[in-house]
Amino acid sequence: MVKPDGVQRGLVGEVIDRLAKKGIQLVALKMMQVSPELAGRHYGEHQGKPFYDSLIAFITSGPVVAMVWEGDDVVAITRRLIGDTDPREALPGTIRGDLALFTGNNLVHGSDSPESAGREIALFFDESEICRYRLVLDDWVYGL
Ligand code: D4T
Repeated sequence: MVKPDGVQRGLVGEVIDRLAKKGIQLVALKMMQVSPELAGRHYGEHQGKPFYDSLIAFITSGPVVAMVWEGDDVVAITRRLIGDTDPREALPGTIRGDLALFTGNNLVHGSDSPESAGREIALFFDESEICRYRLVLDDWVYGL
C-alpha cells in the first residue's frame, strides 16, 4: 500500500516503478479512502500501543493506493525493497531509505508474512478485483 503521505507527495508512480522493475507482478490496484473501521481491522495487532491512535489518524487522513503483487518469495522481496520501518535506519536503495525520514510517515506498507498478506488482501479487495494473467516478462525474469 502507498500510504497517504506517498499519495500526497506524488510518489505512487515511483513505488510502483520500483516494484515492477524488480520483476514481480501487479495483479490488483485501487485508490481508496481507508475508513476508521478498516484501519482498526488492518492495524488490529497494534491496538493498545502508544502510536496506535496516531497511526489510525494518519492512515485515514487521505487516500491510499492498495495493491496486490505476486511472485516467488514476494513478501520477503517487497519487505527488502521497502526497507526498515524507521526510515532513518532503512538502507539507501530501499523505498523508505531513499524517500522517507519519519516512522509515522514511512510511505508504504507491505505485508510481513504470507498469512498477513492473505488476511490484508481479503480486507482490501474482493476476489473479483484480482486479475489473473500470464506475465510474458516472467520468461525473462525467471529464465524459464
Ligand atoms: P507497515 O505495517 O506500515 O508496513 O509497517 P511495518 O510492518 O514496517 O512496521 P510495523 O507493523 O511495526 O508498524 C506499523 C506502522 O506503525 C507505524 N509506527 C510503528 C509508528 O508510528 N511508530 C512506531 O514506533 C512503530 C514501531 C509505522 C508503521
